[in-house]
Amino acid sequence: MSDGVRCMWMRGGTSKGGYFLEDDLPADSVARDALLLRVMGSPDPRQIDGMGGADPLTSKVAVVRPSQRDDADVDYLFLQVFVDQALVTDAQNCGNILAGVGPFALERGLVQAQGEVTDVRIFMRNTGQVVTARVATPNGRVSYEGDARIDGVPGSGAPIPVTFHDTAGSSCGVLLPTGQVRDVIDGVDVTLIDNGMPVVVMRASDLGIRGDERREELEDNGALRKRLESIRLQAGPLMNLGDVTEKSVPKMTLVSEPRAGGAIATRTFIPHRCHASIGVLGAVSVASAAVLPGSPAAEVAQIPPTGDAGLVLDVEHPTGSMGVTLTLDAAGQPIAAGLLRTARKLFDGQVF
Ligand code: NQM
Repeated sequence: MSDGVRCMWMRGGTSKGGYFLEDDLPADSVARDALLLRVMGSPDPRQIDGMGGADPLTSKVAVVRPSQRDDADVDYLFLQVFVDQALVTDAQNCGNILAGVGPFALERGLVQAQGEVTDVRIFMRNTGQVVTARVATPNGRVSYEGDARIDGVPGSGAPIPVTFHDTAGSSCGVLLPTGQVRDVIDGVDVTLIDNGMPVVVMRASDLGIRGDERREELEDNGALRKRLESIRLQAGPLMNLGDVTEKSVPKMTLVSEPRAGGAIATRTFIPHRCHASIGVLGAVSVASAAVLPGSPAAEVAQIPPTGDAGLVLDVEHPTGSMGVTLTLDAAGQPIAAGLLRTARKLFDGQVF
């Protein structure tokens, strides 16, 4: 530890964190987690003695290794390092940090550039699915420069289109773990859904809020947070997640009618802090709930017609919107999803 550990710091989508080769970390998970807590400066609400940014969105880790699978180039393990608790969990995935995995794998030589763009097939160890991320590699080197913009990140960067297959039931076993589009917990209509991320989707109005409040305003609403936590703790076992007291799933999304021309407006707790935007796989799960007839989300959503780019649902969030492309099967169930991210290398060296 005193000599440091090789690490790259990257922004992936609207999140930020440390990217490590698995071989550079202790093999023992207890020693690994102790190291990562120290690297981030947790537990401490300010993370003053570490690299973490005092926010769950900037206290994240990707562990990457070459894949032994025929259908993947690299394996990616996502670890959420809690900010104010000595906890590191692999119980959730992260589609934002995922955006940096392709560039990182190329930078570290785990994948060779194929031309102007390189498709990196990534096996997500947390949830067991393969995803394809397309990385710009002009002249055989990763390029972070480009015109792609994503809400929640200033400026623009090289586009990283990400395609997910087979995300239904990633952590809960099936898309709708209770078999229904609508359940009632504490008197609130909910959809318990997992299309890549376990999410409890509820109408904002049922919790006494409009749904377009600022992140800070919602975080200051102690009564709302208490109600959400009560619903979350009951939802966990119903979603096959067991006792979720110390887990960062399920996420809690409050939905309302769109205000900016999108399909649906969201405010998401992840699960205790309110997200500055929305998670990638979280957005895929919410968009999936919105297309299921009878769900609370479907009641407030405005589903656009399917165009040349397919069925694209703009999921509005506190800092803009995220376009989710859904592929539905004949029965109207979502079977694949795609979206656009960017990433940027921020630092490469040794972390202590
Ligand atoms: O849902 C935050 C993020 C995420 C997760 C969270 C994510 C996803 O925005 O795929 O990206 O929900 O904890 O990074």
